[in-house]
Amino acid sequence: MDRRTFLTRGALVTVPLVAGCSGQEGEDGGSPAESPTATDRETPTVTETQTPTATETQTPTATETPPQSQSTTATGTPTAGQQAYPDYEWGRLSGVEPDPTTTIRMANTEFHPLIAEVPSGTEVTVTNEDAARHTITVPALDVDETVDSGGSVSFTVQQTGTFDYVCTFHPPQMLGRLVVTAAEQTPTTSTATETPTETATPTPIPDDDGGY
Ligand SMILES: [Cu+2]
Repeated sequence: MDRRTFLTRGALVTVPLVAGCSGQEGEDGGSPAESPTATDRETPTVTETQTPTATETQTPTATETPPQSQSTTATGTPTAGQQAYPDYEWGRLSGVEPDPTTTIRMANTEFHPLIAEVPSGTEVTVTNEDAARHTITVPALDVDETVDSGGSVSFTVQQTGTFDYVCTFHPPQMLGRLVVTAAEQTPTTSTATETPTETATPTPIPDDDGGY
């Protein structure tokens, strides 16, 4: 306002100076509105979504079946012979090693060996070397034979197991055990089934550049 008043006044008074003043006027009027509207707003909408779905499932199905252990002499539970003749001295059998033989002798009012071991299907012969008569009585095998002095009896056992027997004439000491093992060893093949199912599925989602 102050400047405009001065110019008006100058134009009126000094005409020749108008030209010179015009530049000044033009400069005044042409005020360039310098508004640097810098819309350089940098808004990088970078949405980086990385979802690596790596599902590594390892399932090794290793099923190893160990070979079945041979059923050993069960001393905990009484055998059929012990149950049928509980008054006999069954403790005489403990700690005695089985003797692999098919011949059982009756001598001095005892069975020899105390424990005989034979494969199944094998004929077992019992001989009496005493002057007195004896019996070979095996409750589990339905064997009950009287053996005269110098005589013998034979029988074949097909089933496996531990069979305790007595001489019914001479309790409580005349007893014995027959262990019948499997005729042929059938080794139980170990079934080792190893199935490693490895499922590796890595699914990485690529970068989503949402900028302009
Ligand atoms: Cu006897």
